[in-house]
Amino acid sequence: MVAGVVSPVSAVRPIGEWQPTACVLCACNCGIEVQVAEGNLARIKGDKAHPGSQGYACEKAQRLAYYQSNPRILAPMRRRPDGSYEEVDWDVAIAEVAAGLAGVRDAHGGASIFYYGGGGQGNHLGGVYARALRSALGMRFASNALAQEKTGEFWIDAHLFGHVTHTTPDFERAQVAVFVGKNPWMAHGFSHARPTLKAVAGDPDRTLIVIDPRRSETAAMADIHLQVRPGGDAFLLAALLAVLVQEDLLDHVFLDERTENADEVIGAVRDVDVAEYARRAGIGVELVRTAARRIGNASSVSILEDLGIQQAPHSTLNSYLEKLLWALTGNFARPGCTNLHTQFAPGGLVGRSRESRRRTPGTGERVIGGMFPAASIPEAVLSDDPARFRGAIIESSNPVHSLPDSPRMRETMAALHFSVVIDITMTETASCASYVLPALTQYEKYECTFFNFEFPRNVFHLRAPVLPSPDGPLAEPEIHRRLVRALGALTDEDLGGLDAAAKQGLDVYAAAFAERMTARPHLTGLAPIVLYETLGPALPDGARAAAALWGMAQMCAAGYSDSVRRAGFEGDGVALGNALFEAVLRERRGFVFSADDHEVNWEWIRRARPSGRIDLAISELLEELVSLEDEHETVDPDFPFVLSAGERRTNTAMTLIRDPAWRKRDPLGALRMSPQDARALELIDGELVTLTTRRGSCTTPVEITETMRAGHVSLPNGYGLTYGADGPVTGVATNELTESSRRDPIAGTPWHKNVPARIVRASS
Ligand SMILES: Nc1nc2c(c(=O)[nH]1)N[C@H]1C(S)=C(S)[C@@H](COP(=O)(O)OP(=O)(O)OC[C@H]3O[C@@H](n4cnc5c(=O)[nH]c(N)nc54)[C@H](O)[C@@H]3O)O[C@H]1N2
Ligand SMILES: Nc1nc2c(c(=O)[nH]1)N[C@H]1C(S)=C(S)[C@@H](COP(=O)(O)OP(=O)(O)OC[C@H]3O[C@@H](n4cnc5c(=O)[nH]c(N)nc54)[C@H](O)[C@@H]3O)O[C@H]1N2
Ligand code: SF4
Ligand SMILES: [Mo]
Repeated sequence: MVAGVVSPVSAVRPIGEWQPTACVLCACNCGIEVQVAEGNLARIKGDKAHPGSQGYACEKAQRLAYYQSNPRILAPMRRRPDGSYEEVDWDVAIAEVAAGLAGVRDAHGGASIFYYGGGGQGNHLGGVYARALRSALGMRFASNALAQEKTGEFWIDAHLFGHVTHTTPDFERAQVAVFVGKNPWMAHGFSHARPTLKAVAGDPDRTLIVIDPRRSETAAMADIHLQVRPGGDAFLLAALLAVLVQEDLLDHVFLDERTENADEVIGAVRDVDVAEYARRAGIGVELVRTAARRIGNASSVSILEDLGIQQAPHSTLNSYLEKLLWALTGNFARPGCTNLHTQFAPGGLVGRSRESRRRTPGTGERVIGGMFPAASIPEAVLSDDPARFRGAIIESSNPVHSLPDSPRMRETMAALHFSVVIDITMTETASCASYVLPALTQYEKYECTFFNFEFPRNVFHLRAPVLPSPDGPLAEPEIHRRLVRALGALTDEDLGGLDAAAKQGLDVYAAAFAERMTARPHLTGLAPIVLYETLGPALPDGARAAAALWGMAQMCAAGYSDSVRRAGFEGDGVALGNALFEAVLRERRGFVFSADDHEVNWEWIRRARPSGRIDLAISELLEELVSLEDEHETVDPDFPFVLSAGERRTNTAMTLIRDPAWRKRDPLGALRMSPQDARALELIDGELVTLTTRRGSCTTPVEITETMRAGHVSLPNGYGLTYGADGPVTGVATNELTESSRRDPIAGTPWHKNVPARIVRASS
């Protein structure tokens, strides 16, 4: 049954205490406090005691009740031959889903089933427990939304630093703050984004530089706005680097002592014709020189890139050139610069950033950071490669809506022999699956994320439920436990005695767990469920789902023992991990799990590279850089506009909120367009246009705005969702318009920000 559409609480009679939790609408996961009423969040405020966000929250957090009131699925659903769904009880669903997955595995091997998702902006525990299910089935391929944005950047980082790694900016201390294809005023991406931007913009000694074809909210505050031609970033970034080299604004001491192969990079940019590249980037050359000099002469520079370059032509090259900006100027491992950081889940979220030897079925594309390119799913399923995918487990993600080419994604889902979706609501993807298993929302269960990206102090936050669970849905750890058991991968005999050990405390348990893993190596891959079943019941306050975090706390303490000790934890080996885990359970508003000074960056690099140096030269990309010279802008006369499909606006939050009523303004998500283009098309503000791409067509109102460059138009992300069983679809689902073939040659990230389009006034 799909629950009736509940309106968020309006006339609120708050009950109970303020309870700590977090906002789940973006990766910042700001700590919030909530009061609940009538089964929903009624009052929400920033939590001053949260060590990361310290009371900060943006306006979106105020609308979280709309997330909680999404139309729910309250029972497992089975697809009928006619495409409709019927409720089945949990025992039937688990048995049939296990049998369906086992059937695909037995016929075609575990590698023919792929896993997609595993967590969204606020929930990563499902993905942890799913690892056990994946192991039980012998699955080898996984992907998620990161593999349509960040994998190119991960690939570069792995090359520069030589191992599992990820960097973080430090805008609070930076003299010069640079944003490349990133609009943090609206999209955040680091904590306290708005006050930090205001502080930089308001200080005459500091400089805000924004590279964006649009005068975004952030660009409007900038000291220097480089209003690049859409897709022209590689030229602009190459020109900036060339100015640094030609005017010798490099940090030679840093390059000599801390890096390798800088000469190759310098050689590749030295002869770039700055005036010509600035022209091709669509920007006046003097402004390019001014920006480069500002970066080259600053005492500290922090830079953050995002979708504007990661989902546009030359995506991975762009990421590389962005990183060379801070590298050539020595803005690394210092306050106000780029730094590495600890991870609570080492090797987890952005682990194994290196590419693996495996290749994506059907396309042969790289697997980076453990993820195959998300945009290749249709080819990997619909190809005639014998190794093609035939089954899928999709959890906490909506790829039919969020991957390029939704029509082809529906075809792909239909071609799978078996698929299961785990979600809170009947999404566009769920309604293509063989089975849908209903999950609790993030306010009804224990949750956390591994978006722990801070330096020098890094924060982890396990959130307890703040609302009671409705009958029917289950938390993901329990769903995965049941499936693993139904597959027969784990027996009571495997676990014998571990639950008794758990009752005697973490020290006794740790020893018993280690012994059991050595005695039965097949349990290693199932460890999250082993922990859930044995340690879980012994944890206080029903925090069973936190059990797998014990293993992560142990790995974190082992990998970053000094950092963890500096954060105030004591003990050696297992004892240090236990101390960390106890804090996970105790600190309901989040806590600092690691504290460092900047020198530690070099120690981390030495772990992978005895030289302790950053390797700057990536020959494949230096070749692409050189070949820019022969690349000239071409415009297809049939599709003269560049559409950015998926801009972040104040009322977008991926597909986390389905009720269109949450948007007080811009209900249809207007197409933004420059006044010049509107004049040429004889359009007035609010008028309807028909926009057509090579893939599809939509009708949408226009918003005429000076913030757009001529020739560039943009649509917001997260619109075009169904609401309720037969509810309306409001706004444009952008991926009805995008193509999966336009994607990065290295990482396969799709170019959502650069979709050729034509626009005409809609016939009335
Ligand atoms: N309000 C809100 N915030 C969010 C989200 C949300 O849905 N809503 N989503 C979250 C998620 S998942 C992510 S990944 C982040 C994304 O955060 P951002 O990447 O900052 O968000 P976008 O608006 O998609 O794109 C950033 C900018 O890229 C610009 N751009 C377009 N084409 C080009 C180009 O060719 N070159 C350059 N240099 N810039 C270009 C756009 O004009 C836009 O201002 O936001 C997070 N925060
Ligand atoms: N054209 C275009 N496409 C884009 C983008 C773009 O800019 N343009 N942006 C891309 C980016 S950066 C991203 S990050 C992706 C995001 O796209 P997806 O990875 O598909 O993520 P969401 O839309 O956030 O979907 C999250 C799903 O989790 C479900 N959910 C919420 N809470 C829970 C829970 O507790 N448990 C479970 N099991 N499910 C839950 C929600 O109902 C929803 O179905 O979209 C990408 N797609
Ligand atoms: S910045 Fe992100 S996590 Fe923080 S309140 Fe806004 S949407 Fe929520
Ligand atoms: Mo994202």
